[in-house]
Amino acid sequence: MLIKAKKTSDVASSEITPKSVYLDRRRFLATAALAGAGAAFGTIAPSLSVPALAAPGRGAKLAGVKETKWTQKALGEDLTEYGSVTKYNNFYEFGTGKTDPAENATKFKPRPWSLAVDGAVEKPGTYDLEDFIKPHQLEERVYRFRCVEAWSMVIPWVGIPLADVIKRLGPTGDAKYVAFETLNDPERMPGQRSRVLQWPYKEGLRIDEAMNPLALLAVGLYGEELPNQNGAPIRLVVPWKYGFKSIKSIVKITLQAKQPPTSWNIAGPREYGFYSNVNPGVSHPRWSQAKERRIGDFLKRPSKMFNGYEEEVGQMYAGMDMRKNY
Ligand SMILES: Nc1nc2c(c(=O)[nH]1)N[C@H]1C(S)=C(S)[C@@H](COP(=O)(O)O)O[C@H]1N2
Ligand SMILES: [Mo]
Repeated sequence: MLIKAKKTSDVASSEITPKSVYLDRRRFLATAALAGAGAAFGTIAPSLSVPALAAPGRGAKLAGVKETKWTQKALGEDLTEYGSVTKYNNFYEFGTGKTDPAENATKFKPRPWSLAVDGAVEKPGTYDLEDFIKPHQLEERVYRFRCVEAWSMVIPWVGIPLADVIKRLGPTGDAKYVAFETLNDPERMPGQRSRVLQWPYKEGLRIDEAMNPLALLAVGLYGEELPNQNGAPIRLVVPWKYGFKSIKSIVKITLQAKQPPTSWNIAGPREYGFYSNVNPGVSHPRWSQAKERRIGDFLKRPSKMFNGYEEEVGQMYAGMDMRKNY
């Protein structure tokens, strides 16, 4: 991955939502939920579209979002400003610069959207996004997010647990891995006209990783629908792995017996492995992973094994050589 020296200070301060505004919004959502807001908005939770309440340039507010134990308070770290989360991105389908996705994805229409599910499942098929989401309750989860380029954020995601989705699809005995693919459409994703990566963007998880309670299919952030540049309408979030595992704008999910090929591993096999667990003890061939810059901070901070999620995920890698399986 290219390291660019662009700073968050490039983000116009007018674009950054003060935390007080966000907190007010959260309070509003909480109150609205108590008052039976689902009915008031004319929708049944979970809903992916409550357009009347969307501020200009922002995603629609999501209704019926359940609080979880993964709160900002429990994490004990500040949220990264909305303006940074949505203007400092990696999404090569819209360009390789950090501000390219926000600039080039404005016209992208993430609707209608269908998700193909195939391979080792009892319920293969092509699902309309709304039908795919509907059986599940939307949850808010505040996670750390660590890019392999050694910057990080804290993001309040809204999504559905990947484990619940897989259970619903009914994995068969051959389901040892889960493969994901992003939309491949250079007309809509102009960055795909360049050969910087092999398209479509591909990622994968071992089945136990996919079933881990932390793995999330996100449809929103900051209580609103995902902005295009963050992977609308649905993307993976795997907080104990480097950011590139968290594939955006997913159109296909395949359960299979073999370990799937992944885009960054194809592009640089020595630099990007299949596992890509955050590991401060194993350097990238071109830079250290010992520290990271939390976007918004001046000084770097030490990185944590599994991005601080060792208690939740460490057992899955017991006995594995994490240097070999990078
Ligand atoms: N399809 C696709 N998914 C992707 C990427 C990409 O270029 N294309 N970039 C990855 C990388 S390197 C990171 S760090 C995260 C960035 O997510 P964010 O922009 O929401 O912070 O998305 C990941 N998912
Ligand atoms: Mo990344």
